[in-house]
Amino acid sequence: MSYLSKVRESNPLIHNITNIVVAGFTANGLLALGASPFMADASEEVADIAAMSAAVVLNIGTLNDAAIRSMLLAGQSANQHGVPLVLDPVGAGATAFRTEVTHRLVSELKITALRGNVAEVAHVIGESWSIKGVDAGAGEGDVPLLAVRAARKLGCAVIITGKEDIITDGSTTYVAGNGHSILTQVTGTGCLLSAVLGAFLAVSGGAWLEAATEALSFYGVAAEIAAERTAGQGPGSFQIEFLNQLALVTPEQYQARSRVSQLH
Ligand code: ATP
Ligand code: TZP
Ligand code: MG
Ligand code: MG
Repeated sequence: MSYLSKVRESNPLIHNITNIVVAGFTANGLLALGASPFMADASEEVADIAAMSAAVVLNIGTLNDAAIRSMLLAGQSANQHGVPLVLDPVGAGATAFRTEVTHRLVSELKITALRGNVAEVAHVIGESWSIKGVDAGAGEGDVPLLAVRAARKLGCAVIITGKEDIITDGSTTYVAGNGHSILTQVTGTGCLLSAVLGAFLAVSGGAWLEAATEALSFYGVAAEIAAERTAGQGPGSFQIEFLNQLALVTPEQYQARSRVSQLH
């Protein structure tokens, strides 16, 4: 059975500590997918929620001291209970604060999968790449190799997204080519992807790389179909149709359109 079908069948509870920009969009996207979102960041309860969840997703988009404390508590609880843990290091590299917090999170927690743009992932492992706020700047470098270095250094799966997505565990690397450039005109499409990744990891039985690759492929195909259906209408219509497609795309549909190749 596909991981998508498993998500829709088991309706996994996904705990999100995320930013104020994307919380609603992320919850709606997870619901459309067939997962069960729980957005909660109070330090008094995050450990309990992480323990009862099927995956925990930490997103540093609008960071503050209270959120950092809660992310550490939720992450420790996820680690103790064997719950997969996703980190989206939004804007790492844009400020010293964000970069230092990501260093703390990856050193104190056992991350299952790190998902970011190329600049964010570079800065998480102490390398440089141009960055403009929460978006990656143009940079020069071998992106798949950077992903492999990150995966080896952090001991987790690493997903670097952009026009093409790189998915690696440090030894096996896939390139996923689906997607549409209009995704860059809707805020939170990266953040929602990290949460969708959490839902696929939740049902993966530990096959992190395979589930992550399917998540990326599915997400890209949903975006392509949504873009086709709203051609000429702009990002507002696309955003709504994209939520529709997260609910409607079948495993057969995305398997037929999926463009994934193995790099190493
Ligand atoms: P950034 O802030 O740099 O945009 P992000 O966190 O929003 O990063 P993206 O890299 O934009 O994350 O990835 C979100 C989704 O958009 C992924 O599915 C990715 O494949 C897709 N995507 C991003 N850019 C393009 C593009 N130019 N063409 C096709 N798909 C894209
Ligand atoms: N500012 C702080 S977090 C955020 C913005 C605009 C959302 C970023 O979302 P994404 O998915 O990385 O584009
Ligand atoms: Mg984007
Ligand atoms: Mg992002």
